Amino acid sequence: MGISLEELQLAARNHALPLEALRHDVTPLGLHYLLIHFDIPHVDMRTWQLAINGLVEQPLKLTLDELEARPSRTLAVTLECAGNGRALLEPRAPNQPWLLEAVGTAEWTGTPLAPLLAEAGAKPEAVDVVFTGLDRGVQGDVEHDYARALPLAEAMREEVLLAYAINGQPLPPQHGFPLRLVVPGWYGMTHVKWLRSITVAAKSFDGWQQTVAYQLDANTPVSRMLPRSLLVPPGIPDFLTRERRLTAGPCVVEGRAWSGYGAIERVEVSVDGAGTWSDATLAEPVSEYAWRGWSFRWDATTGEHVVSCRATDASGRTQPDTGSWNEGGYCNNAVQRVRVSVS
Ligand SMILES: Nc1nc2c(c(=O)[nH]1)N[C@H]1C(S)=C(S)[C@@H](COP(=O)(O)O)O[C@H]1N2
Ligand SMILES: [Mo]
Repeated sequence: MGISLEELQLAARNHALPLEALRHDVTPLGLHYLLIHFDIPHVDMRTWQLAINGLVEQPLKLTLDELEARPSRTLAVTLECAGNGRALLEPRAPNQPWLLEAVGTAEWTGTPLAPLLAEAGAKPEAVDVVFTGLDRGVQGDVEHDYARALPLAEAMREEVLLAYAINGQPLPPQHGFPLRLVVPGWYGMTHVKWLRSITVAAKSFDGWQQTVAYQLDANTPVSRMLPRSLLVPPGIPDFLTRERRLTAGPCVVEGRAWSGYGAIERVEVSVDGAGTWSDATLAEPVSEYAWRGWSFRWDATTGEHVVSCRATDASGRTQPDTGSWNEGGYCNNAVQRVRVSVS
């Protein structure tokens, strides 16, 4: 199945992580993947405020200065798009055609959300907390502001941040300036950028990005990241095909692994493309909410190889050989396969 010019248009706007950048614990700014559904809003900081409203005792309006004056926390968080792996599924609906690299790890600085919700006084009958961005567009023939919700208990988790900085810099426009939500462990669509309001609601949110998009089936919304590992392709690439050329002899295959369901406990590597797996050596995780490095010593022998890696997390979830199909092309965490020609 080919890629249409419309998909190419999306792919050119929304870039992925070059796999060699997996070598960095924290992804340098500009190499982190991007996903922007509509247009990047142009924000007038003379008038921008964050509104906290809905089912609260005391609605709040906060300027960026006021948010920055609150207690701050910096967390290294791995973010992955729920559509990562989509282009490897067939058939698929036209959408951002990610291969495997829609991931990055950043150090996000912001103020924790829970104390702000407590200050506003979210009422006990609250069900969802709705996060709305400044961006508006049409998807599935429905015009809407980009908005996503979290159940109140998830929104109150201590690691949920309203972030105004990335890797020690103010948020750049493409990552959500002036303020974005960061929800460690959840797929990217949850981390609403260009935040303008947070609304506490008495019933489940039924916005388009919540109930039409990001569903595996009628009863299964996409939420936390399934385990995945990726490797830095060894050797040097062919320009067009990206296939690898490697000199025979000992080399180190390295990569990263992450999961939103618990710590990564095991990474295995296969160099025969035939399902013979050996354990890789794990490094310390970059943080509780970020990927974990791993490495594997390979004595590369002359010939054609397929190099793969497979992660297992503390919940016992592991990566499948082939992804399971769903209409939106979400959560395809099938193992990566890299062709390497050794001579
Ligand atoms: N307001 C808004 N927030 C958004 C999006 C968007 O289009 N608009 N895209 C979401 C999706 S699908 C992903 S994967 C992440 C990507 O974040 P990044 O571009 O900073 O990597 O942002 C999420 N937040
Ligand atoms: Mo995404």
